[in-house]
Amino acid sequence: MIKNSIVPYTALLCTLLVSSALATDNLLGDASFELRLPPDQGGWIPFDESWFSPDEARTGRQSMFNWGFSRSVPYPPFLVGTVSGSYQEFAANPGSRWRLTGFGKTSSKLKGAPAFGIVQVSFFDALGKDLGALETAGSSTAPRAKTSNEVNAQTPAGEWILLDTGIATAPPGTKTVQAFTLYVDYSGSNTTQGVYFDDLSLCTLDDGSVCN
Ligand SMILES: [Ca+2]
Repeated sequence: MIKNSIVPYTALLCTLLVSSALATDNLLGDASFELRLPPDQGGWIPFDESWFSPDEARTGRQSMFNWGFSRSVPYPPFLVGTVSGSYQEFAANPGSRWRLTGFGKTSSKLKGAPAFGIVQVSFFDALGKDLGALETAGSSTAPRAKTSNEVNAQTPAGEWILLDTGIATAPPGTKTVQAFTLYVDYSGSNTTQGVYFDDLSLCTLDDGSVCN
């Protein structure tokens, strides 16, 4: 009786170990922002107010800082905002499933709303059109991407917060997936502020793993 139960258990254990090994595969280059690789060597592509920063680090000595300055103006739309960030792009097939995680932190509490940092996956077709994700398709109000929880004005300063998109499924026509760090600020708070990101991980779930 005991002997019979050992074989299935061993097989299960082997399956779990294999799944675990696959699940930890991180597709991102320079996931901890230490190497400052150029994009053609698999590095990050920063845009707007974004740069590698030695001011904060969850691991190593650097992180990615996305920041901005949202101010009030005396004419419509009465405030000027910021979307800054960094991303990497990978080939992706329709129906493939992806999960992006990472950590976000503010050195001082964010002011106003909307002002938040997230990680995000977006899918694009061969022409570069943003396709959104199956989870959000069919809704005119849903974002055309899968976003994580936020670092925002309610988030305590000085703590690294786990950011997690959950599972995003590539819609029909997908050719590429982009993994983002993003800081969005339309608060009109007249404050220079932003979010640090470190230790990101992008993985696929094609093997049925939980991808964490
Ligand atoms: Ca780092």
